[in-house]
Amino acid sequence: MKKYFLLLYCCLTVYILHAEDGYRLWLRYDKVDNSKLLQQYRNAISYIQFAHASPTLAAAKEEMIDGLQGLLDKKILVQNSTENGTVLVVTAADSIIYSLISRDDLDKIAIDGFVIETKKINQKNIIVIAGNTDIGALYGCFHFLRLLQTQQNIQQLSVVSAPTVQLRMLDHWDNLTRTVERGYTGMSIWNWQKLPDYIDKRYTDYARANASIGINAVALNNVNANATILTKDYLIKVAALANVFRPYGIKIFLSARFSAPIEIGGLKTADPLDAQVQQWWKKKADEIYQYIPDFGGFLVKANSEGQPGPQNYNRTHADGANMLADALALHNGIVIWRAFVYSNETNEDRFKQAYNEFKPLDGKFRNNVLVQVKNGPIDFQPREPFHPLFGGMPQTQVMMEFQLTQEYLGFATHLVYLAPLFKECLDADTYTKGKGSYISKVVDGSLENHPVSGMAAVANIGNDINWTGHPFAQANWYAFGRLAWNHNLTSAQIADEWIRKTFTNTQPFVNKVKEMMLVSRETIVDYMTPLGLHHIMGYSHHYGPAPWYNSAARADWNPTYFHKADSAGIGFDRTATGSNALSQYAPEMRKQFDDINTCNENYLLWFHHVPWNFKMKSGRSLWNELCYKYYAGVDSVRWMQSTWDNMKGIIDDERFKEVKMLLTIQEKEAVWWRNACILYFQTFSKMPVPKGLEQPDNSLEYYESLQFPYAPGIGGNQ
Ligand code: GCW
Repeated sequence: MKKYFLLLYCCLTVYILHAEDGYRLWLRYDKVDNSKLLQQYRNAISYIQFAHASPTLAAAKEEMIDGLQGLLDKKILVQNSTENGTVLVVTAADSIIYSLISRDDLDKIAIDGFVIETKKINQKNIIVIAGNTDIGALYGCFHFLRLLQTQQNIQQLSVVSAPTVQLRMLDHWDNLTRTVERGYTGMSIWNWQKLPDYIDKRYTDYARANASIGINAVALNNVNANATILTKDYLIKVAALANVFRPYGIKIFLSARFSAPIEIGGLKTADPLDAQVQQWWKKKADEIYQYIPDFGGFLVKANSEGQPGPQNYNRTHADGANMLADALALHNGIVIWRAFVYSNETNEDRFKQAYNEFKPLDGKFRNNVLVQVKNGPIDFQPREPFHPLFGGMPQTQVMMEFQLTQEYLGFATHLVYLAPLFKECLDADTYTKGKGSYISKVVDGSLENHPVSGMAAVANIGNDINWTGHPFAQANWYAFGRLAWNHNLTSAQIADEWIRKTFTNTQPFVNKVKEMMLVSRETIVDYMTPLGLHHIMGYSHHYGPAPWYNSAARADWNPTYFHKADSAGIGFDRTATGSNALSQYAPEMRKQFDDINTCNENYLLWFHHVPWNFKMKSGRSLWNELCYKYYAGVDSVRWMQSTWDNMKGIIDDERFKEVKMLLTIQEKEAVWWRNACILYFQTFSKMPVPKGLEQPDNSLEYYESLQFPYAPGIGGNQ
C-alpha cells in the first residue's frame, strides 16, 4: 500500500512539475527528444564554469544548471578548472577573455551583446559564452539554452549578437488597485499590498522571461497615472521589485502623474516653469534614487485624454519633459514623453494632431528625453499606416510604442501573432533622408546618430496562470523582445523559435502552426477592418464591432467619424481634397497613397472616400471586395480551427484544448464582426451580399442591441 502511494506521489510530482499550464512560457527545459542531438549535447556539455561571481552570474548559473540538467537529463557540475565539455562563462572583468575572444568581436557586442564560440584550450573542447558585462553573459546563456531548446547543431558555434536598440521596454498599464487598463488576463502581477515583504516567485520568473529575450526596462504602472506610486510607501515597494529585477538587467521606470506636486506635494501648481515645482521634482528624483539607485526614469502621458500636463499652464510638451529631464539628469535618468495627444477642441483630423503638436518642438527636447510614438497615428488598430512623426522629428530621439495587449485585436481570446504587424511598421520607409530611411533606423537611432534609442510595448501580462490569457499571446511578448533586440529577424524565424521552445520541435507541428501564426494578423484585419477601415469597434470597452456608434462625447471617439460611410461610398479622405493628412509624410511616401487608383488597397479607406462601385484591382466593386474580405477572414479562422484540430496528440492535451476552445470563440466573434459590419455598411451601399456567400443569420438590429456592461479592461485608477 505504502509503495502504491509512493508511486502515486512520484507520478503526481512529475505531473505537477510538467503541468503544461503555460506558466513556464518559452522557458521549458524538458529532455531533448531527438536522440542523436541529445547525444551530441551530452558529449559537448558536462560542466559549467563561471570565471567570476556576481548576482547576475548567479542568476545565469541557476538558469544554466536548471536548463542544461533538464534538457540533457544529466547532472551538470559547476567546476573551477576547465575540463573537456566545459561551458565557460566569461566577461571583460576576467582577463582570460582576451585570449579567447577577438577584440573585434568584443567591440561588436558593445555593452550587452555576447559571443558564443566553440574552442580548444589545452586540448580540451569547450564552449565559451562571453560578454563585456555580466548582463551580456547572462543574455549569452539564455541564447545558448535557446540553441538547445530549438535543437540546433552546436558542434562549431560562432555566434556574435548585440542589440540594435538600447531600451527594450515593457509598459504595464497596471493600476494600484491591481486592475489593468486594457488588460484581459486577470489582475496585475504586482501585489502592492504584500510588497515589499512578500516577494512572489512570479517576479523572478517575469524577470527571467524578460531577460531571456533581452528586455531591459519596465514601466510598472499605468500611464493614466496615480501620483501615489511616487510616495515613500510605494517607492519602498517599487525598490523591492527593483532588487528582484536588478540581477536580470531590468531597470524600473514609473509613470509619473504631471500634477503630482499638487496631489502629493501640497503645492498649488504643477507649472513646469515654476521654481518650486522644479525643486519638488528634483527632490523627488533624489528620493527615488535613494531607494532605487538604478532607477530608469519617468514615463509620462500628459495633456492627453484628460491627463494633466504642461498645457494646463500654457507651457509646451517640451517645457514639461525638460523640467522632468533636468530633475533626473544628475542621476542619468531618462524621461519618456508620450506623443499620443489629440484634442476635441482642435477642429482637425485626429490623425494629424500629434504631428502638428510635436513637429514644431523638434530639437527642443533635452538629451535625456525620448518621445514615445505609437506605431500608427490613431491607436493600435489592426492595420495602420506608420505615424508621420517617425522621420518627422529628425532632431529628436523618437521611440517606438507598440501594443501587445490586444485592445483592438480581439482581447486575449483571438489568436493573432503580431510580429508581422511590428515588422510592417519597422520595415516601412519614411524617405526622410532618401530611400532606405526605414523606421527601424529612426528607432534604433542610426538614421540621425542619436545616442539613446528605444522600443516599448504595452504589456499583455496579468496574473492568469499562463501570464497572457491566450497561449499564443505569449508569442507576442516573445516576438517583441526578439525584435527589439534585432529588428532584422523575420516574423517566421521568431515564430519558429517560439513554437519549438513553447510547444515542440516536431516538424509537422512547427510547419503548420507557423503557417497559422503567419496568416493570423491578416486574418484579423480581414474580419475586423479590411481595406483600411479603422476604429469601428464598440465604444469605450472596445469589444466587438459597432460601426454604427455615434453618441460619444467626442466626435473622434465615434466609429462614424472614421469610416464616413454614406450613400456615395466609404472611407476618410485624407488627401489634399480632404484633411490632407498625407501632407505630413515625405513626398515619396505620399505618392504611394495619394492616387485612389494606385493606392495600396490595404490602406485605401485610410486615405480615400471610395465609391461603392469603385473598381478594385481584383476587378470586383469596392462593395463586393469588402464583403469578400470579411468572408475570407472568417474562412481563415475556420482554416485555423481545422489546422489546429489536426495537431491533436502532438502536444499536451491541456494547451491543445485551451487553444481549441479559444478558436471557437474567435470563430464566433469573427462571424459577429463580419455580419455586423456587412449589415451596417449595406444600409449605405444598398447592394446585396454576393451570391455564394453565406447570408448573415441575424439582423442589424440584433447586433446593435448587444450590450457589454462588464467587458474587461477598463478599471479605474484614482
Ligand atoms: O488606446 C487608448 C486606450 C486607453 C489608453 C490610451 C493611451 C492608457 O483606449 O485606455 O490609456 O490609448 O495610450 O494612453
